[in-house]
Amino acid sequence: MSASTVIKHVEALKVFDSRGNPTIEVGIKTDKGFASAAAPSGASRGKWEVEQYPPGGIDQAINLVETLIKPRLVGLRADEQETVDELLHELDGTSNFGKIGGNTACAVSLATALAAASSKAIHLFEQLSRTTSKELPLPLGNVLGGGRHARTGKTDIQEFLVLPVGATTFLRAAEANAKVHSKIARLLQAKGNPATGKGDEGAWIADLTTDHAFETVSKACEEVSADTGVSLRIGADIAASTLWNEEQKAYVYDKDAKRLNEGEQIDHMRSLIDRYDLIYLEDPFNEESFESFSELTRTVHDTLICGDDLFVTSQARLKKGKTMNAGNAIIIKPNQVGTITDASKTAKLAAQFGYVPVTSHRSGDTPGPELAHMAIAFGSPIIKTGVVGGERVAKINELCRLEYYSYKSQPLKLAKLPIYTK
Ligand code: 2PG
Ligand code: MG
Repeated sequence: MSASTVIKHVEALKVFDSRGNPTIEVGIKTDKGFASAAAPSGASRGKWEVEQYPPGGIDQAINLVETLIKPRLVGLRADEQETVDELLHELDGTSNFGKIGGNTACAVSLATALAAASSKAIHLFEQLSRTTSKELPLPLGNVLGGGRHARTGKTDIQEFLVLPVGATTFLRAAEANAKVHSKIARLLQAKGNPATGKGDEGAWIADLTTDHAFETVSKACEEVSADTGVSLRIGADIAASTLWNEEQKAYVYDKDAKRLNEGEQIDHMRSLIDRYDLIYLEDPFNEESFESFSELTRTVHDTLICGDDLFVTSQARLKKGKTMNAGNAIIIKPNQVGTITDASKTAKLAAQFGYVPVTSHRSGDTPGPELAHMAIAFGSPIIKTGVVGGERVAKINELCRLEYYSYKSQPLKLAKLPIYTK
């Protein structure tokens, strides 16, 4: 059985992500299976994420797979993920994948896991999971947005999110999010301020102040909740590093026409949590502000304060955060650290620390469903992804499929959220 997962061949090529930007794809062949995986890419990337590509870009990355990685990978077993991922670190030799690129590592790492699953004819989540209890994550959907994910006439805040906390099945959860997305377009139209398009993750772009945006999302949630019986709560990704102006030492809100210093930003975040009953708040402060994360976390009760650019899926940064109780949730994005093993270890450490691991897409994503499997395998009670658009729906539909087919064998049930008391 195990011999069938021995890696026989490795190829790398250039393909495109959902933004139309080139990305690296890696194909891996074993005796019994074949799989390929491409790397996603962010627009609001954290300063401490690993390098995406080597200095020579994707072409050099492809060349390095051929000349450096392939000769050492062939002959290893695809189901020995940690060995493969350790090899990637060894061949790179830097602390931030500066030589081979994190996206190169990510594509090789994921293709390896997929090739192992293909060889054994099992699901990716089964290949990646170490535990026997597996649950489906709730979808945290991006319905309205701006920041770096949109061009002009947009909100200052990057993402307005919804979480269907009252859903009893994944299908109903995904349906509720999709209804909120379409309701928002109708509400904006009715108010004479229609959406002008969709951002990188399929969320509506509209020329709205922060309050106007939250009010619209709240109304949409209330109406959808009344229609479907599924209660929804609101979240946001402030992506505050993109608002932070280092010279002015202020968060600059163009549309809202205001500038807030660190203390004022803390008050502003508290007030948004109170006014809109936020269940989830990501990156409310810039990526170096561990203290502010800590202060906000100390004073909120049933809100997830999530670090994305703050933690960049890094165990070291999470450990630092834990010593200060900065945040109570962490975004898990495999290409922020480069390998599946690193991402999985960070998710596991988060659970040990009592932080909620939220497995997340990137704004420039790939059309595959793999993130759905990673969310299950990493034990994430929440998957953060878009609501519409092929590359987003691919993840949602995979979870619908896993829920549907699991009824026939071992049931996969929706995860219970750790905090939601309301
Ligand atoms: C984020 C992500 C995904 P990006 O900030 O959380 O929503 O965006 O991939 O651009 O970093
Ligand atoms: Mg984010």
